[in-house]
Amino acid sequence: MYATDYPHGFPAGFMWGGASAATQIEGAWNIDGKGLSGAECIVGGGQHNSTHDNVTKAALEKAITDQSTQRYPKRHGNDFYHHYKEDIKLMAEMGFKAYRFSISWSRIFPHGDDPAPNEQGLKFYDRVLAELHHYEIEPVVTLFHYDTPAALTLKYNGWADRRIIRAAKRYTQTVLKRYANQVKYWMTFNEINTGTTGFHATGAIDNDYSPAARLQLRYQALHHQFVAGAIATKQLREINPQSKMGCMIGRDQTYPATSNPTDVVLAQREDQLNLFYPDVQIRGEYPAYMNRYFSDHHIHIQMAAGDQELLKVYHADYLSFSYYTSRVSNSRPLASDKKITVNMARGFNNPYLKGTPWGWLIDPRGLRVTLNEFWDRYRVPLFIVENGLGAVDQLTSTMKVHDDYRIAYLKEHIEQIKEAVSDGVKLIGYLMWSPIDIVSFSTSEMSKRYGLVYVDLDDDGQGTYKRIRKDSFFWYQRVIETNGEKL
Ligand code: BGP
Repeated sequence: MYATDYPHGFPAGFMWGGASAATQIEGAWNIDGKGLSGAECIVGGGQHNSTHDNVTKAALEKAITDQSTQRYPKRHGNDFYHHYKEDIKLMAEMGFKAYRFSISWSRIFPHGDDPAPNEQGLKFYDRVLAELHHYEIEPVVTLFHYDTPAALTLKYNGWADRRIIRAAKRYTQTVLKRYANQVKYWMTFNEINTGTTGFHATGAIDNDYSPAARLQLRYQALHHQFVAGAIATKQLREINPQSKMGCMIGRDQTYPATSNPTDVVLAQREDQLNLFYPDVQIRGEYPAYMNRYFSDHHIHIQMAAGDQELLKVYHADYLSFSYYTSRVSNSRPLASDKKITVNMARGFNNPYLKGTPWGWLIDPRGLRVTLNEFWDRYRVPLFIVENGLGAVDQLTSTMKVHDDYRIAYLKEHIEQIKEAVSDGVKLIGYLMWSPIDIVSFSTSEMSKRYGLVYVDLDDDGQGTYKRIRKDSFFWYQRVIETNGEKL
């Protein structure tokens, strides 16, 4: 290869596919020995923007005893538990090379730390993996996707208490031992960088804490997750050194509102609060800029002997991330500068971009910027494991869904990914969110749909669960067939 050569288009073996998460698809919350996770009890999983969180212990206890599936749509998901064969067949029909799903901790250990794993839960994932292998679809497995067992929230206050690491270690040892020879790509915590924004990621209740105490608790909980992630990586290396362990963040490309250096510094500081996570999980140590942040906010991370060594040695093999939107940092907002505070979307409005009905700014070029920045900073393979459009779809009388808006969104993002690959970025694959309609995490509703396949189900859990191919299904099929040439 000459120095002037650069790659064109997607490499051979590029992993096209889609992604999902247990609490949003599986359902079957009360059968085959499953226990509940916090996400299945609290609407929206307790996901907030501010440092305030309104999840209470009483609300969680009530939700655990409340048997109403209608109030908690996440308890029935899209019933993947009973439809997995049909759904994986649909993925195969689209030509999927890979499928990301998460294992539900409370399906394997109903209370998080039971004396023995629930064999029926393990058998479910045996069946899912067999089906994927049958169609030669590479499984990509998330160990923790916003679903701390509810029982561990009540026992330890979730990840706030270091003792949860021991329970997590048994869970990861059990599933890695069972599946590591069948699964090459693993990842530890879904969007670990959202851990300071609410209950959903750490399973810790802190509604009656002061803002400062809350921040202390959440960063401590995140430290416990870093350690548990490094332990899982160690376990995987021992069980199957050929497999890869990734870390995963939710990425909002961050822009300064203006070229005013004050805005630029602010954008950099705010961005560091997200880069902190891959800095620890890939570079293997807490970055220096966080010392200053911790000191400014009176945060003291308690580390046990050996923690730093674990983080150093057992760092992630690849960096995976979700990308839906970008954000703007503004040091001197005017009254006319609109602040965005809709579930996960944050920051200020960007006049150059349009938003979804949920206020998430649509920014395909930001994805190219992210890919280049990540590749430059970490020099490990990158993996896009979530990207997609939540929209209200209309099913026609002839059972069609003409979702040209979703096709446009995905197309524009894939075009920019192609540019980044031509820029020289090493990208393993692209997994859109989500192949089959799924319950939205932030709204707990079905009507915010992401799928290429429509599921006949409404926000109250009413419907036939019938699967219907949308126009985007056929579009994505051609994208995969042509390895991204025909968009
Ligand atoms: C990510 C989560 C997913 C998912 C997606 C879309 O942050 O990892 O679980 O649901 O966002 O968000 P929502 O479902 O809230 O629209």
